[in-house]
Amino acid sequence: MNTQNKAVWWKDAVVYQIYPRSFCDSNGDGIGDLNGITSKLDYLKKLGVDVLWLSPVYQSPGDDNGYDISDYRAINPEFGTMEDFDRMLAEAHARGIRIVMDLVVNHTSDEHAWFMESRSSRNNPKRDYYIWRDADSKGNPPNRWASAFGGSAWEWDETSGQYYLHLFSRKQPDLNWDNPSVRDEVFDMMNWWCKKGIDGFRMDVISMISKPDGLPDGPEMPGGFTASTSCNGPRLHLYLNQMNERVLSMYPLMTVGECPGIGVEEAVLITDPSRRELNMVFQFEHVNGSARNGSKYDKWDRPALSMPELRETFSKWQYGLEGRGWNSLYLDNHDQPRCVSRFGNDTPEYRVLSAKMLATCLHFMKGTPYIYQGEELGMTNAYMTDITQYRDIESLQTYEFLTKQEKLPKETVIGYLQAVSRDNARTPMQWDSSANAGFTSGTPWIGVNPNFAEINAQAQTGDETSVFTYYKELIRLRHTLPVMAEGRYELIQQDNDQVYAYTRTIAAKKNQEPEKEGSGREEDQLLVFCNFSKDPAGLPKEACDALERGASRLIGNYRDLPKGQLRPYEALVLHLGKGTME
Ligand code: TEU
Ligand code: CA
Repeated sequence: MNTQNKAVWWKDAVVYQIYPRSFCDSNGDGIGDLNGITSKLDYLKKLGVDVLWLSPVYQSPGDDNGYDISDYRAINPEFGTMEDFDRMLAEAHARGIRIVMDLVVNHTSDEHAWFMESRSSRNNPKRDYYIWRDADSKGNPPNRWASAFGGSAWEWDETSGQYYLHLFSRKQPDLNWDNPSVRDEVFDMMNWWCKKGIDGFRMDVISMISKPDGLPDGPEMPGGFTASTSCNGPRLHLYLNQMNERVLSMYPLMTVGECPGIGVEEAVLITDPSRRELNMVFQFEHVNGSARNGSKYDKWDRPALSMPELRETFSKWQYGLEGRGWNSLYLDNHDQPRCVSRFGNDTPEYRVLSAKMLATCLHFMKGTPYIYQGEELGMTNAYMTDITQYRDIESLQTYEFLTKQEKLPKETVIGYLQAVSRDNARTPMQWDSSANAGFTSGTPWIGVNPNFAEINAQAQTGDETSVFTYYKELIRLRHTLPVMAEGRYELIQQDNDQVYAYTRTIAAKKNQEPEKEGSGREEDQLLVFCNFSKDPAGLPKEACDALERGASRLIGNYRDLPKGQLRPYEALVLHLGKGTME
């Protein structure tokens, strides 16, 4: 691997996220598994990614598809055995591919041994591993925090006569990170996985682990609840710093904290290397939806950000972390609708063009790019029309709440789910045009997107014009061009409402062979132009100037250079580098 021995090897790496349940089923039970992943390593090697992040594969009752863990040191039998895991790890390493594990330690499953002890009585030694509170004087929960999946964040426990906190489902009780024994247990477990040879952690809702003293209510929400105030709590940095000292600093890991509710300044505190916390974070500002029309139901009735809003958000993060921290770059993951459906155009005419355009826009930014399974094929939303087709706990609980309590028409709520349900990302990976898209020989746990005959890996891997081949080229470029990993981001065309354009620039390296006289420039620069609309757009003057100065076309989603206009969803990257004429 080209990045093997560097301490900050993840700075020019590309990460691929696997949602194991939906990736590849090796034994016909309809559920993707570890042996399925191992069988597709050559596909991933061909794509060229450096790292695989696996959504949770640990033992779990599956209330939230594995984000509710009942044993951190055991593999979910649905996914295979620990031997299968070890083999997958070894096979990945043999191909120069690293493995990053999902670390879900804001909460456990209610079936975890710690919680079963904790709930058994008020004086159990593990009582304080979780967050227990008395009812208020009227018997109500101690505050009005809502669970992210609907309803109160507090569940009454009959046996011990107290409420416990669960920011997600009632089967996901929150751990009490203020208890040093909890931190000891978590750090031990992390060390155990590191000693096994894994290469990093993606840390689930890590911005929520430190609860504010007194657990005060947040902003009002529908249904009589308030948002929680648990993001970026008072001891977040202390705990991350301890984790770094006691675990992370001892191995050459990559770490990324999933951080709902985080802003640029908090992200700097977490990712500034001198502070010794994490390498990077997932922020949410570009995927949360726009508040421009007002919204009552948060993500459900918010439109996707328009291009200018998206550009403003990305640019804020690009400038904000420059020289201070490090960005992670993503459009898709297992919680988000498909980016080509949300930010591009998934009609047959424009799907391929707009998928490549979005990929261009994201991958040329500064940071570590993440590709979510199927994104490299331009997979689209599933648009499931009936609630019985949905599997995700958040979608099902939201449907109940909005149709029953809020009395919204079913069609309206299905419309919300079609746009933003997490199940859009969780339909099976589309491998080929055979039954069930080649994902399983049995019955898939969630329906396959009906468009698999046209959109699948087999059709794309050998096709020079496919979305897959385009991603492959983007990855190759990141590995080859230092400016792509290290260059400074600068927005151009700030008021253009069709074209998102920016440059990336680095000073040409000193101490290299002396430049030939007359050729050569002081700096290496990329100019990126992305037309986010299906209408042609005027070719920005910076593109014309660069071409006049001898810039070359590095990559684009049309075969040739534009003539005067950018075509529908055109993406074009020009390179003004060492060796191009002034
Ligand atoms: O997600 C946390 C999170 O804040 C969201 O993206 C979440 O999915 C929310 O419901 C969106 O509306 C993480 C995991 O990625 C997610 O799959 C888990 O359900 C959640 O934590 C709880 O572990
Ligand atoms: Ca299986």
